Amino acid sequence: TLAPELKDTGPEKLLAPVLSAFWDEDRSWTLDVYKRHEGYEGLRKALAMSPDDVIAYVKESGLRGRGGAGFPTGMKWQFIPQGDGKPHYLVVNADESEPGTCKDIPLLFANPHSLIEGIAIACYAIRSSHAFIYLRGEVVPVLRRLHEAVREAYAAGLLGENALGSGLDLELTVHAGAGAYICGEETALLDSLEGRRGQPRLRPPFPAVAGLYACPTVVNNVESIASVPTIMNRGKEWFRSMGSEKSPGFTLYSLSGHVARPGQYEAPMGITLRQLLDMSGGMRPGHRLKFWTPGGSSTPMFTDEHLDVPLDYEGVGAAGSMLGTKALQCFDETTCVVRAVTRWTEFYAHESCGKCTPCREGTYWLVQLMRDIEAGKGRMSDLDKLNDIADNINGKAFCALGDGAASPIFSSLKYFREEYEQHITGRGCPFDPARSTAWA
Ligand code: L3W
Repeated sequence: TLAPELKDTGPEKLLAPVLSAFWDEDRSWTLDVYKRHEGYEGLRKALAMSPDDVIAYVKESGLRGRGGAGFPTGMKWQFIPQGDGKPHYLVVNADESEPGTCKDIPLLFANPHSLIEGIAIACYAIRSSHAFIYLRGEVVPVLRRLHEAVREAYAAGLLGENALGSGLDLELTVHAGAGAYICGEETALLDSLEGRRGQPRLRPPFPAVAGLYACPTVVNNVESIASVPTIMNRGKEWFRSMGSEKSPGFTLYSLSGHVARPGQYEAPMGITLRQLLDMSGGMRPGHRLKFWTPGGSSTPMFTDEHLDVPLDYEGVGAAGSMLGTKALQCFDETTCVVRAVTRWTEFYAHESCGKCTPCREGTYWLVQLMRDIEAGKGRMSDLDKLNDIADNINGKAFCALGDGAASPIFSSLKYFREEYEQHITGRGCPFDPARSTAWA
């Protein structure tokens, strides 16, 4: 079944390799190869327009942030005050660490110049002469490749003073983080970049008003910025010809878990998981889908009843979840949902920065309860307690990390309460007798 927005879309357009078009080509990460694939043509077109026109063009393309929230990219650029006499900064959030999310790192590894070109266009538009890429620190091979691509771009006159002879001066700094999930939150990222411990700031003021070094700053996800060059080169109408009215364009989905062929799949917004599974070989042979996340573990889980939900912001939202980072983690019937949620909850407790009480204390107590239930030591009253604690985190924590920790608890209790009850009445995990006495 096609998502309504894709009814008139031919099968040939269901996979739309743009950012991933030449990932398997020899030395795909080099400037030479990038230039053979429209490389830096978008920048040339942008430089022939006024900065304000570039902002308007990106706004009209309908591009929305690919880091999780789906905020309109052009509108974010427009928030930067002009003529304020302050430096403006562009900061690219490459701190990809949401469980299941695996799109920005492969993109940077295979095609770093799409990001560098997008950075040059964005900086021209918002009148910034210094951009930063904040990269997740653990991915050292990507860091090396990014440094090499930036060096190539400087040597070719695409960065630095008077880039491309346009009068645009542009410095680009690559910064490696130290592996904290919280630093993917935009204001914690800015604190970390300034040399402080990465903890979220109160918003407002939003970074667009007071960001890096208290100056107007755009913080965008890697994929958002890397999508801009092709939009400038092929046109906003081309971009809008894919996806839906409110969520146009193509995007990268990370497909993982018990699927036959995990990986990154580039397709129009609004495609469904059923379509993606049809094209990627489905679940592993002999097994069926039990539950999945539309956008990483922070987004409420779905079940096999949601296979036809259009994977765009509106479709997933209407079905009760969030598109998030489009990290489709698929689990089959052999997976214990209580075990999976315990594992995610441990992650959030470990990564909680400790700044606010609901998240710091709440994630700790969620872990205690989940571990007890999973080990067969839970009580029925624990289920209400789980809901209650998650409720006291959700919307009450300082940043979105707290909401993300609460969402797998809510959604797993909604769809799989019986499985929790089985762990309690059976005094252990029905999927793993080794973990219990009663089921053995
Ligand atoms: C100026 C206003 N700017 C909003 C800007 C704001 C930000 C963007 C979106 O969380 C989600 C979260 C995770 N003036 C503004 C304004 N802005 N109003 O718009 O803001 P917001 O608050 O909607 O979201 P957020 O804080 O950016 C992002 C979810 O993504 N997520 C997590 C992903 C994790 C990674 C990772 O691993 N690094 O990406 C997954 O679903 O839960 O809901 O720029 O400044 N009036």
